[in-house]
Amino acid sequence: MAVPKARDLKLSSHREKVVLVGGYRPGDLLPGEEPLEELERLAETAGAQVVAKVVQNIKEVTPATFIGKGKCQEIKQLATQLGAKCVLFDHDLLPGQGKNLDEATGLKVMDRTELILDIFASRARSRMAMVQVGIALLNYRLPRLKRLWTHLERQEGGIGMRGGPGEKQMEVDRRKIEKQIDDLKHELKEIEGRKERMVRSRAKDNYMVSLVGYTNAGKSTLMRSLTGEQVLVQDKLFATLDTKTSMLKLGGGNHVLLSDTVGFIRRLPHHLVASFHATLQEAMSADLLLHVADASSPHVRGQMDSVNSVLKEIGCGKTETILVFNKIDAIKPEHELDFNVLKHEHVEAVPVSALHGEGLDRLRNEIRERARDDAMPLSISVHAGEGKMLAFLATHFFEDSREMDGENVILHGRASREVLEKMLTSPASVRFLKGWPK
Ligand SMILES: Nc1nc2c(ncn2[C@@H]2O[C@H](COP(=O)(O)OP(=O)(O)OP(=O)(O)O)[C@@H](O)[C@H]2O)c(=O)[nH]1
Ligand SMILES: [Mg+2]
Repeated sequence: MAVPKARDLKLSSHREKVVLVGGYRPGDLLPGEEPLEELERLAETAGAQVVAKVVQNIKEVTPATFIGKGKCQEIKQLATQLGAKCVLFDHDLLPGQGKNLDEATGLKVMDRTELILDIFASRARSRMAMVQVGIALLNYRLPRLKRLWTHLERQEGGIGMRGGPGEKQMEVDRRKIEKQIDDLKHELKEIEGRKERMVRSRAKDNYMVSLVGYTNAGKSTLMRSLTGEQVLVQDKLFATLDTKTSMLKLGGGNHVLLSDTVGFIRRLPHHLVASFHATLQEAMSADLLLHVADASSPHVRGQMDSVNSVLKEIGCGKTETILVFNKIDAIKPEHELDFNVLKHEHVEAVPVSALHGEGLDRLRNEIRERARDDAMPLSISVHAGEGKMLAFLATHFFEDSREMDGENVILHGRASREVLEKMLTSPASVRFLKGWPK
């Protein structure tokens, strides 16, 4: 089944010139948020070249064109002067608004959701990511077919397009897209089923830890520093689209599984949250979340709030979490006071520099403590002659104390699911004195 490809995207890959536009009502921006700052990062990530930014404070949205008619003309002139053919809006436009803006400016108009979808589509590598993005893209396009046709008409000189874009042709296209969405959803269901079974079988034996956080917070860098796994790290938004899981050794032989996931963003398009359930599966079934926040960003509070609300939305609002303040090496002197206040408000958070390795020992200890708390309290007796089993337990059992009872070693402590499984299936005889596993 074909999925929409990067070449179907609106932005051309070679540094297309764009004008950014934001029309903000009071309260639209977060305290301290620079207008268009994040949109600019998104535009750069998509490979565009920002040649101008237009910001308008509005009392309310103009229903037909979002911003006022006069502003549309101003944008049109500015873009023509600077040689830009595309305008990026920092808002989600209604299908009709997009069409009207196309007409009013004579330019290619994209909204925030479309831009994010563009980025996701060009970065998707695995079949799962491609299918997920494909569904989101088609769902976005469906109510905008009319506008799409106008685009094509203009590109082709307005005549001779498969007999003209009459309502009938549009209806045929609509059915085609609906069928495509159905097929892709069917395929995604199969992929999701496989993925769920895989995650579930891993979760049975292992304590699962998942990295979550705002895009570019340093999740993949932390994954690299903690596990040595060579995951992709980039100073771009949405560098990671696929999840990757690896073993995290915690010292003393204990380990957990750590997963890197897709980054979140403020006002994450709803189509994407809905489509990305398979990718978020790791986070959804994790025993512990590491919420990585970029402490060097002046917008760290707003970013943390956004992440928390997405977590709630996907049903992880109550999962046990360690808050990690990353990039402490990059905090500017003028933000130090703010950061100290933030640390004071979250005394349980772990400050780290994933890049330079600072604070990672404390983080490992915290994870170990949580994994230990999750493990089952047990007292066991093993014959002193069971050398192999005792060696295994020496590194895998969370041991509090031990004593000898004749020829037996008595261990008091906690056993993870993996260790329990090993003890129950091993031919070596282990007697359970306290905390009999169910
Ligand atoms: N100064 C500094 N930079 C860091 C640190 N951790 C990560 N970075 C940088 O931040 C940028 C983003 O890092 P990634 O690890 O790709 O971030 P991510 O959270 O995985 O991002 P997405 O996958 O896009 O959501 C890269 O340029 C990293 O080098 C840190 O502790 N200090
Ligand atoms: Mg990443």
